[in-house]
Amino acid sequence: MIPTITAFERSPDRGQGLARDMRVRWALEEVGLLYDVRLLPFSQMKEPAHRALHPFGQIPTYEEGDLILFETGSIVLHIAENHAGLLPADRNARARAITWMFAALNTVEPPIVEREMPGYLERNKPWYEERLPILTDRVRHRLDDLAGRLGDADWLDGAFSAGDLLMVTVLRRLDGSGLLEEYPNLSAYVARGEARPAYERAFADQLAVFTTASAGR
Ligand code: GTB
Repeated sequence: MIPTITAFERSPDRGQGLARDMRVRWALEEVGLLYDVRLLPFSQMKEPAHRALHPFGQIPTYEEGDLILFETGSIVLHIAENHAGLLPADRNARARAITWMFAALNTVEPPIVEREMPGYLERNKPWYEERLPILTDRVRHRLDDLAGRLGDADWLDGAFSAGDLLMVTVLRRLDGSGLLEEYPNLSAYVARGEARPAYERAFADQLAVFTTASAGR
């Protein structure tokens, strides 16, 4: 059964692959699964029809027969558990890879998003300039530890896994901040992820959504 995911009809990132459907697309490409994409205009995201799939009215969602999932961590785990290629067979290695999935989403992504959001929502507030360095230091703190742990390794724990897939997509949200460039091993890690053929296919597909929408404007 071909799953269907949802994505922005017009992503605010203009096809940079920063919206979270990218990680689901990449996971599906890694395991070689065909999928359909339903594009959502912003006007429909909080409507009852979409909220029936996603209680918070967000993208992405994942539909496979009568299974409906939201939350990218859960969706990527579901794909990884049901298809070879994203989790090791060894039970302990598998548990460690899943631990890295949680680390990406629960420990590394929150300070990155917390630093990014005021730039959209609070830039004109009097506290913005004072708060930004504090938020930036929180990100650096995580990157210091992550860079130390990764060291010279290619991936976080042996072979590439769903943990790396999520971590790379999380780190990509630092694009344009200059922070990732302070950590050559993390920059190289993200570049390794981006060089994977499955990543390239996923990126091209989400970029095509943006270019097609722009051409029809
Ligand atoms: N925890 C959820 C998950 O992992 O699935 C978070 C889902 C989420 O934040 N979805 C966002 C959304 O639907 C899109 S990805 N937002 C609309 C809303 O909440 O009403 C976040 C995102 C959006 C845009 C960019 N960008 O333009 O760079 C980057 C990331």
